[in-house]
Amino acid sequence: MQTTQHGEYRPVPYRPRRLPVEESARTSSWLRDRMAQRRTVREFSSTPLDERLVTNAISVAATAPSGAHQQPWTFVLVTDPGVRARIREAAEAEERKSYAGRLGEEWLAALGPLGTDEHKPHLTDAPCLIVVFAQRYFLDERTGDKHKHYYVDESVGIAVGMLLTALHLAGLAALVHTPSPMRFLGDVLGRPRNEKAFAVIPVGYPADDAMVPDLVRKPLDEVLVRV
Ligand code: IYR
Repeated sequence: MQTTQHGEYRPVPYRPRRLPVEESARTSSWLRDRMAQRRTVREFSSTPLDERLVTNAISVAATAPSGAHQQPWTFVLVTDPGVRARIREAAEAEERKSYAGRLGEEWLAALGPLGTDEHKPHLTDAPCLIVVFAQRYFLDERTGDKHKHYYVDESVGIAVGMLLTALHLAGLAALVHTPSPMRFLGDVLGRPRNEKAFAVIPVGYPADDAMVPDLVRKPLDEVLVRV
């Protein structure tokens, strides 16, 4: 199905139910408090997941707004242990070079509070990985037909944010891992040449003894400017 071709403006009515403001306020406070509990997790239990939780979260991500509604994303759900092992091996090979100096002093210092290093056990411990690919342009591999995609990074970034929200609300933990360079992901997963890896997201339950850094979020008055 070709869903991103040019076409006519074809409006349809949009009439969502207007929520009573108190109901809206309750929901938004509830969501604020639930999202404040989200933590990036790097230590996962290998407990298997009910796949519906993950596929539903991907369906949520795929509702994200996107440039020209081109929906320039592909979510590859990796559960095969052999494929996860190959991804871990290739990611750690890149990260060894990064932590051995490629990142530079300033970057390594910025990562200090996160306690990260070149070891990426989450890539094999977590029961599944969602590898997100950004479709740099539309490509019909059969006909070779191509056209431009717009605001690809913004669109995919919004979708990943919605994915993390959905996973968290489903009681799952996740990590946005961006091994650099990420080209190996397209090779390992056999993705077409118009797709560029955007992030690897291990998903699962935290290990029973999982630890997270003691980070503090900026308070609202530091991130909100009223004009
Ligand atoms: N990609 C490396 C380094 C890294 C970079 C940033 I920016 C982080 O927020 C965390 C890690 C790694 O995954 O270790």
